[in-house]
Amino acid sequence: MIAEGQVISLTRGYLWILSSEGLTLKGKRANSSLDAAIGDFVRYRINESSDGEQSHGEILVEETCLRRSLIQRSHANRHKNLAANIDHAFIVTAPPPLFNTNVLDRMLCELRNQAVPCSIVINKIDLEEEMQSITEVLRYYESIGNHILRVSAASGAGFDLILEKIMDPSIRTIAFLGMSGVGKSSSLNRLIPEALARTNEVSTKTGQGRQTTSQGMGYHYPRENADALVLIDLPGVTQFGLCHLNPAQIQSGFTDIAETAEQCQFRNCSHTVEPGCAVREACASGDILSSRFDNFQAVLAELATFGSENK
Ligand SMILES: Nc1nc2c(ncn2[C@@H]2O[C@H](COP(=O)(O)OP(=O)(O)O)[C@@H](O)[C@H]2O)c(=O)[nH]1
Ligand SMILES: [Mg+2]
Ligand SMILES: [Zn+2]
Repeated sequence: MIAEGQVISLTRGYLWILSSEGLTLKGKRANSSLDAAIGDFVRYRINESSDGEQSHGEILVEETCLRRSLIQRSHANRHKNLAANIDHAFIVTAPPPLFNTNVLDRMLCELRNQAVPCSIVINKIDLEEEMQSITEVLRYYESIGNHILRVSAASGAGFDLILEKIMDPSIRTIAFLGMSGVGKSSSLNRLIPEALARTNEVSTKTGQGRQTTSQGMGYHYPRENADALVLIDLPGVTQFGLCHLNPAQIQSGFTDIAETAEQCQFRNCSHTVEPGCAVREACASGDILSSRFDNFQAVLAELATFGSENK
């Protein structure tokens, strides 16, 4: 029997698949070259054991269905597939000292290139003083078209905004991205304590808990008036390399810079030494946040040093 399900976790040896009935199944790759990421839809076969009991049967994952999108990160030749087929991403961050525009800007760039809609979730708004120090910066991110949700996983404040996304029937898979410590797992726990408990069971049974979480983990969220949702808790990152993109893609992912660059005197302006550079002017006048430009330049410099193999 061939069935289709969604990958919610994986290790070198196994894939955990959420079946269309909402069951978590442990499968093996039918073929060692099978390329599957969390969020991928896969076709699998249940091999019935000799006594005909399907529940004892081996599950073989035969193929990965065509992906709509794949969120990746890469540095030099180290490349990581983070999650496939994401309908909406929450980029979770928190006030200083964790607030980091370098990682935020890179995630925004990658999601833009994958055409994955996203919201920026600022967690820990209960830390009021620390929040004040980023008021202006957050306003800038809103002014360039980002949706910012201000929440506290500790108190539950602002979670009505997250629930709005979760109840949206057009969204089937949501990923939580962010650095470690910003509150991704706390947010998920607040949303679905019972789903977290269920999935923990899966990882303790296999003894693969640690490996599993280092890859990320999808949680099943049943909904009354819509298909079930999968919420994916991705592992915390400290770096977010974009060496799999080319310079034009990187610029288009920094939407404020891309838009302003249309006014540069030269079409292929690098925004470094050229006369009539609208981007440098906008940075000088404060119309573009200077940290955005610095982060953009840092991504391009990394690409020049490490990216040649990937082009
Ligand atoms: N003050 C405050 N602390 C929080 C909040 N949410 C999470 N934390 C704390 O932040 C730390 C990291 O949370 P965790 O969910 O593990 O972050 P993750 O690494 O992104 O999954 C924990 O000590 C949490 O208790 C919040 O809304 N306010
Ligand atoms: Mg976590
Ligand atoms: Zn320019």
